Amino acid sequence: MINKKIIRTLKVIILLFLVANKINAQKATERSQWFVDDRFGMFIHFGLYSAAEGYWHGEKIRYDNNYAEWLQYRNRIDTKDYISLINRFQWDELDPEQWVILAKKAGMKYITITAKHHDGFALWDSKVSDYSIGNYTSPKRDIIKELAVACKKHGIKLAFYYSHWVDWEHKYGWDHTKELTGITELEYDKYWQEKVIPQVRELLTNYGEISIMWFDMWIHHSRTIITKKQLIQLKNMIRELQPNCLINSRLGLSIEEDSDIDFRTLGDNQLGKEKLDYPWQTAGTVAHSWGYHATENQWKSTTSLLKSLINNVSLNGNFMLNIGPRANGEVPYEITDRLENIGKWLEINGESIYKSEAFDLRTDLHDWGKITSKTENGKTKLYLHVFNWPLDHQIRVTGIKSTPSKIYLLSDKLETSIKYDQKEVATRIYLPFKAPDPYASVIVMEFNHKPKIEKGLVGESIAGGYALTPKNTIKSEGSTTILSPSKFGSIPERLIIEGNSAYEWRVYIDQPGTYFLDISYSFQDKENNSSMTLEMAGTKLKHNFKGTGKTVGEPKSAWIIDSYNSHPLGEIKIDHPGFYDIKLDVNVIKNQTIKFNRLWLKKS
Ligand code: JFZ
Repeated sequence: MINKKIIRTLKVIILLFLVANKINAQKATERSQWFVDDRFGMFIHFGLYSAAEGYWHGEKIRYDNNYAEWLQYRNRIDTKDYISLINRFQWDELDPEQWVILAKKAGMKYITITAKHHDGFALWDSKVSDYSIGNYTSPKRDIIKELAVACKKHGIKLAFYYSHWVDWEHKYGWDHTKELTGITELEYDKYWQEKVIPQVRELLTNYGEISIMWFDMWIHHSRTIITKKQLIQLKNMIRELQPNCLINSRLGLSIEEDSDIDFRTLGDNQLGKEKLDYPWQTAGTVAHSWGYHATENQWKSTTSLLKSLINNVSLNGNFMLNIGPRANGEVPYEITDRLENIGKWLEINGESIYKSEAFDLRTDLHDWGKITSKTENGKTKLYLHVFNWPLDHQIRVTGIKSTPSKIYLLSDKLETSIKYDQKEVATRIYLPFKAPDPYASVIVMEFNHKPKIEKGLVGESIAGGYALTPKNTIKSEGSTTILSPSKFGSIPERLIIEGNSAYEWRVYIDQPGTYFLDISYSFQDKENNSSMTLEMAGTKLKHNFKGTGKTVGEPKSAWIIDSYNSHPLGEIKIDHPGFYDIKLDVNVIKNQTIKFNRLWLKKS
């Protein structure tokens, strides 16, 4: 009797623990859940700089990254001259609703507009500062109001970018020249109290519900004039005026420093590399500049932008893609083209993005693409995003133990089952010959419960072998220093081995037969006294390291680099399907170094 009670209580505790963990895993709060669900938003950089198009008096903006919105600062322009750009705007043509319609078409769920960028110019009719659009237009325009109305009409959430730290107009606002000339804390606080605080108050009072206040200070507050106290003052005011409004980490307070910050913004165009357990976002551009730039020419492809979105979602992240409209409101063709194509893709495949999240397998496990997942009503769906349709029309999925109830193409509304084979943790899906989508095709694996997985395995490559690398080991002893690729990747990732070291990998082999192994490394010593032994399925293979010499990285550039060469180790007979451990023992004699690149295991 008592035992039963205890067991029941324990069950409840375990369940509560699991539920709490699930929430923790993404740490979305009630406030930020919509943001995590929506995944995709639009960024708009629009301001006086839009009319300059990256040029001032015939000269291109002075900086390689082409950030056209930095023109005033880079080209050292006085505010009284800079404001003349207002005359180039085509007010009759300018219609912010068109941006909202474009966002809607692109499948974006929210819009963040630069209400005030670093130049300090307010895009709304601000009563706080004369330096506002209302003062320079007749009839008065208020771009923020117009956008707010359009957003409401089309069901898009509205967010504001507000440059709180940098302001090139206010006498005491921050600009980087002040690193030389100095400014007192008292002076900076004057700017803060008479411009920042009342302007943000206006923005959160007069334009309805604001979903995010997006700030932009990319260094820690301890390294500049701004004080933590000022940041907290600003944050508290936002919480008071609009408790549901999210605040990003570029306010200058990191998530670690203040858990009340709603999400982290990574560096510009910096995509996620690992799963994070809190909401995060990448802000990205279609080319380089945020503000419109006339001679921008390196446009990212639709495929690459879509991959950025998919990559981030597969790591629990968000993607906010920028448009830089011209001073007549027009959005460059290259941008609308990408956005419309992404929107068409999302119309078919959006289920794999909205309300989807990371799956528990390692993010780089499969070389055919990325997995996102969704659990609803007890059912789990895995969305396999295939970027490169395999030549042999097979997708190899490693590490899933549970049997799917069904596999089908997301683009197939009839959900016709696709054939597959599954042995233990190896699933082979037999695909149609032609990829259903030119950008990324999505295959759905459906389960009646959360699928069980096996972690730590090396994934089977799209080419049908296994690459055992320094990073996908299950065990390592001895040297563990892994160096990243260098010289533009001509020198590969490598593990620096000195002394006696041992490494272990685990694979699942579903197709018995004769397997072949080779090892790639660089060895720069003359004496061949260092050696290795590899053991797999009861077979031992030995190898004495041989000098690999040098190679030329680039012609005529004195780029002599270490050569990494492949060396056959021999064959291994695999009689039955199963899990196999591969143990590599490396014996490097004193003063010698092995730079280990990878092993390659493949059915011969
Ligand atoms: C800032 C702005 O200066 C820029 O004009 C634009 O608005 C962009 C979205 O944000 O630029 C940054 C901010 C952060 C980093 C780089 C550029 N960063 O963290 O790498």
